[in-house]
Amino acid sequence: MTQTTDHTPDTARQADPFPVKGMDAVVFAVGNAKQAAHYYSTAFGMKLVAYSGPENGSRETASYVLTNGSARFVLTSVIKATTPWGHFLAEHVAEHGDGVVDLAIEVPDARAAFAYAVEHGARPVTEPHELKDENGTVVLAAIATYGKTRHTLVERTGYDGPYLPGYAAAAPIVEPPAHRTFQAVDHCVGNVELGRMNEWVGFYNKVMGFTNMKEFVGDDIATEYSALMSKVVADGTLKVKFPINEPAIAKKKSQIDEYLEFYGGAGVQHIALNTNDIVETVRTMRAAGVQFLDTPDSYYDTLGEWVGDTRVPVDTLRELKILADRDEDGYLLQIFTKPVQDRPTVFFEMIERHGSMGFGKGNFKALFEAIEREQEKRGNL
Ligand code: TYF
Ligand code: FE
Repeated sequence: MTQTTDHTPDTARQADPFPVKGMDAVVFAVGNAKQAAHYYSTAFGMKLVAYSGPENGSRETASYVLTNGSARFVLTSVIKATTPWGHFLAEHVAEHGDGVVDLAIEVPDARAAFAYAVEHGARPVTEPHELKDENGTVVLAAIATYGKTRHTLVERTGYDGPYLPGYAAAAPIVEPPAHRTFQAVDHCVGNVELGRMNEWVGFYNKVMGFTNMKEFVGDDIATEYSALMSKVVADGTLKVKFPINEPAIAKKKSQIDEYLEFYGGAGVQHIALNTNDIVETVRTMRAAGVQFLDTPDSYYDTLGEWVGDTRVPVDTLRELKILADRDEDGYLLQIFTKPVQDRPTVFFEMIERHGSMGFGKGNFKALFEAIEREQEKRGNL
C-alpha cells in the first residue's frame, strides 16, 4: 500500500502556476435529462437547484443542475440541435451513450489559467469570455482533454446565481433524504487507450502543473490480476485528483478495454463522491434502488487481520459490501456502484476517508474480481 501526504511548502503553493479552487461541476450529456435528474434526485439523494430550458430561453438544450454539498452535476439533453454545441451533444449521446462531456474546474482567474494551459500545450476549445446576469459575472474558458472530454475553467468569484447566467433557480424534484448521501467530489477517473496513460499524465503535469501522487498500479500488478495500469495526478492542494487508467495485456480481457469498446473511446470512467457516513449512505442508496458491486464473504473473513479497527464493525461492512483499506496516514471505506446506464461505462464510488489519501490499493484485487464477475455476466470477459 502506498500513500501521499501534501508536503507542499506554503511558498511553493503561492507560486502555483495553475491555482485551482476545486471541482466546479461534472457535466453529463444524456439522452433524457429530465429523467436523469429524477434518478440523481431519488437514487443519489441530490437536490435540483437550477434549470435552463425552453421555458427560460434555451430552445436547443435542457440542463438540470443538481448539488449535494459542494458536489455539482449538470445533466444536459438536446431538444433540437441548431448550433455546433447542440450537434456536438446529440452526436456525443449517439456515439458514447450517457457520459461526461466536461470536468469543469473552478479557478481564481480563468483567463490566466487558460493562457497558461494553452501556452503549455493544451488544445483550446473555448476562448475566455464573460457571462453576465443580475447575479454578477462569470468568466469561462475551455480546453480539451482525453477523448471528447473538456475542462471548462470557471471563474465565479462574487457571482451569486444558482449556477451560471442563463440558469433559473429550480425547486427540488423531491425532498433530499434525511441522511446526506455525499458532500463533495473526491476524484474523477479517466480511461484512455492502450499505451497512452503516460502521455495524459504528462499532459496534466505540463498543462496544469499537476503532480503525480504516489499511488499507482504498475506493470507487475497489471499482468498479475488487474489488467490495467493507473497513475494519479493532482493539484498541489489535492482538491482536484484525476486518476488515469489504461488497459494492460493480462490473463483476462481488461475492464478498461470493455469500457473503451462500449463508450467508443477514451472518457470518464468513474466519479468518486465523499461521504461522512458510508453506512447510512449505502443503506439510503440501496433502499432507493442503486446497485453496488458485490464482495465475497471471504474478503471479510480476513479483513480485520490487515486493516485493523475502523469506525464500522466488520459485520456491518460485510452486510453492505463496503471495502476498507489502510495506509500510513489512516484508512478509508469505499464501495462502487454498477454502471449507471445500459452501456458498461460510467459508474460511481462512495468513499469515506479517515486520514488516508489513497485510492484503495489494498482492494484492487477484490474490486477487479468483482468487476470481472460483472463483465462475465455481460459476455465481455
Ligand atoms: O480511483 C481509483 O483508483 C480506485 C480504484 O478501473 C479503481 O477507485 C481503479 C481502476 C478502476 C476501478 C477502480
Ligand atoms: Fe476511485
